[in-house]
Amino acid sequence: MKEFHDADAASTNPKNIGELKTALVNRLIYSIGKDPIDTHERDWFFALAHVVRDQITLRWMESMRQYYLSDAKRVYYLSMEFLIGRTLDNALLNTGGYEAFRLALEDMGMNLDEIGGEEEEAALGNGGLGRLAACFLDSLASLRMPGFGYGIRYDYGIFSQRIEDGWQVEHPDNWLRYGNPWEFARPEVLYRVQFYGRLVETQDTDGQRRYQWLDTQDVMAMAYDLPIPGYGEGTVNNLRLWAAKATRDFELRYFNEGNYIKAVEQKTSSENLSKVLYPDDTTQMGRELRLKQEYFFVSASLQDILVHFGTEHRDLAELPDEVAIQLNDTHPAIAIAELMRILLDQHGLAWDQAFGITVRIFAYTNHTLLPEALETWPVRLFERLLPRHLQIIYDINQKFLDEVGRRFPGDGDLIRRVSLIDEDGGKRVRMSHLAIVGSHKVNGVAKLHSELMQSTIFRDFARLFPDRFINITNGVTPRRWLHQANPGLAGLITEALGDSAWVSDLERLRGLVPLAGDAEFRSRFRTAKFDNKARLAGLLKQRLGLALDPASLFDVQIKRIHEYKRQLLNLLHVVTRYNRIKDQPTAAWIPRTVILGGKAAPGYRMAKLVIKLANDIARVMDRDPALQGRLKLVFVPDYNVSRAMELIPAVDLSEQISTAGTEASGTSNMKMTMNGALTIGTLDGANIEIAEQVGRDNLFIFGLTAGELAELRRRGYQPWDYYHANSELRRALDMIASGYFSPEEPDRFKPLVDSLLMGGDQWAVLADYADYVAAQEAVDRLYGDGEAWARQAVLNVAGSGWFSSDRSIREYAGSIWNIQPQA
Ligand code: 26W
Repeated sequence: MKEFHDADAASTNPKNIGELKTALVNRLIYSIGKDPIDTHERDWFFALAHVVRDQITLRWMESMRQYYLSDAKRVYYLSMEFLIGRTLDNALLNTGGYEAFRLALEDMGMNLDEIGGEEEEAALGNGGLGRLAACFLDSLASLRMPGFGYGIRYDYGIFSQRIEDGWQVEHPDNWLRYGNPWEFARPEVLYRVQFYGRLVETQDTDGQRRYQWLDTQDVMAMAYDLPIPGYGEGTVNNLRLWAAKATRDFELRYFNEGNYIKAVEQKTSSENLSKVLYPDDTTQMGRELRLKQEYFFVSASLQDILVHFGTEHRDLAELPDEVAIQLNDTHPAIAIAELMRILLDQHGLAWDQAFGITVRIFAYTNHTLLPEALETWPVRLFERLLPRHLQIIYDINQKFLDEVGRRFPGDGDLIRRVSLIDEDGGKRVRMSHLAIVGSHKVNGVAKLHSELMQSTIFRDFARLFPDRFINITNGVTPRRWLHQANPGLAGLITEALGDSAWVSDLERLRGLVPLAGDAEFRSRFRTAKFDNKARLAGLLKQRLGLALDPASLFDVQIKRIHEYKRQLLNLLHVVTRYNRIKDQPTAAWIPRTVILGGKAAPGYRMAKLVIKLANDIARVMDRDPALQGRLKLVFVPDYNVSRAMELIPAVDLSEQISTAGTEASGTSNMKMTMNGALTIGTLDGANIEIAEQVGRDNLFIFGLTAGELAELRRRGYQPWDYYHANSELRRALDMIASGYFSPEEPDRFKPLVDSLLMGGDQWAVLADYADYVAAQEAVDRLYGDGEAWARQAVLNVAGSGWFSSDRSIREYAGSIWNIQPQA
């Protein structure tokens, strides 16, 4: 199917192929230092990556030069996470070199897919938030927009997950072990970042109070640049990641004392700053090192941004006309206080002018409503680590609260609620409040999420700043998630629409609507899906020794394991189905393969128990002859970007079953829709917009709405009522609680069942169970009619254009950043 990739005819002529072969051998010898007669496949991967990087590099320099000459306004996307995945195939497809390189390698007796398999993932993110940042970089470059990413070059990305005896075990992700062929180290781009220390107050000549931050412990931030190639004639943008380096201060001090070992020890300890990505999403961790990471990359990025702006010879009042900064959640929100510090303490601006500039530059994206994920930091920690920033935050707060007091006199409770400082039980800085007060726009990531954000967690702020709050629904890049991951379907779409313009203009997929009614097209569409399922089955056979039937319905839930995402609801359905099959073994069951994948935060006991439960259920079912050919459960270990690219094209049924009102948007829901899956989902996050776009009849919506759930909770939700009222639910829960799937440790899963029955079932799993099971029955009925299913699957692809991250980025560019595509 690879022939459907838009091979650039000129680049696949024999002369060019010959040149590529020469380039590969030269790189192998001169850059990798290997003799062609004695190589590992990895050596060829590195040689290849270098040749591809060479091709990108010139275009990258042209783009940078052009941005410089046009002096266009830029956006800087600040994010603690960029979950990029592998780069090779993406770079080859975006630049049109895929086919030529494939042929060159083939001529040399090698296979591009195998060579590409040697690449380590850049897994510098936890999940949705980090992957969104990566999709946004692809769109910025493909749309020729001057957009730059800033983040941290972690030595260790998200842990790799192994399953041992059914349990998750975390292993370090040493992704830089063999080096990263895509990056350019910039040892000369080095900034000093200060921590701790003390403040000294001085008077300016004009009587203004000024502050000096002295006796700090400093760390250097060194830049590494990653080129981000846009699609086709798109530009090549830059992602700059910071690595921590020791200053030479320790060296001098301890060397003078003759203490060499101590000097080296100090060096390692400051370089630990960028050692590892924190693997927790949605639980906030008040760890000092995390706050240091946040400030570290923010400080370096702002210094770099201002160097580029040319602070020395330009009027800072112009900064907001040249620079927009997007805060990816509150993790970089300290940037607001940092810019204020620079403007006040280093450039001597007056408060009001500095704050006016700051607010015009920053915008903040919120990615979660879960209270336990909203970042707050102990004032005591802040005071020790960043004393001047705490002071500035207090000053921002005071001016803000004065204004609130003027507008709403006498409302002390409002003041307490919106304060940047939480005064209850140990003072803490509320980073979301800082982000809102210091930004001109705050956006949620799907319509429902943005509404709930304004009516719940940020209600008071929405009243104070009604024009500040907007929605920008997330999107995903169709380059990686359809064109690259699913060449079979991509080729079919290109053929059906007449060209591949859809890759950079995804709304064109609407042109497939009439083809949903075309039997010939549907048949080819079904073949493409079947081939993807067979390919996945082959991979899982090879890797895990599993036998999957590609003719069965592939029912897939892949995402971080979290109670609110309700993997447990999925498992309750699996157990129910198991019981039904056991009760009626001769009935005509639609064969199903239920696939689960995702990582649990290392300290999240319940999530880890869910993984073990899935594996224990799978083991019992695998041993039962009555289930064979009817129902199989599989937990795929180490879900990551590459796994996602294998799985998503093979999905029939996309599980998006979070408790309504909890999943901010979801993005795997969009990827699966784009790849022709039907969704079974709640009216949550972007599922609602998927239903609008593809038509409510073309997916399986079930469960309580956010409003109904709020009402149910007001009345007093009683999980036991559901337990008593539904015998199938009772049976499934009793089996899990009593050790049916864990006879060697009967109580193993009691904590899970207790969280539902004794713990109040915070995520309303039981309330949605019956409706979910009914929706699953509707799934079976439709799947039984392959043509009817295919028709709806085509309509899902046709309706997925809205979920391109190009659309999201255009909205950000227009309504927040005020930046334009470059010629
Ligand atoms: C402080 C620790 C921490 C780290 C990460 C807390 C919270 C996070 C993220 C906000 C969690 C996250 O990834 N949120 C997801 O963002 C996606 C992109 O907008 C959405 O599609 C998901 O619904 C949302 O869960």
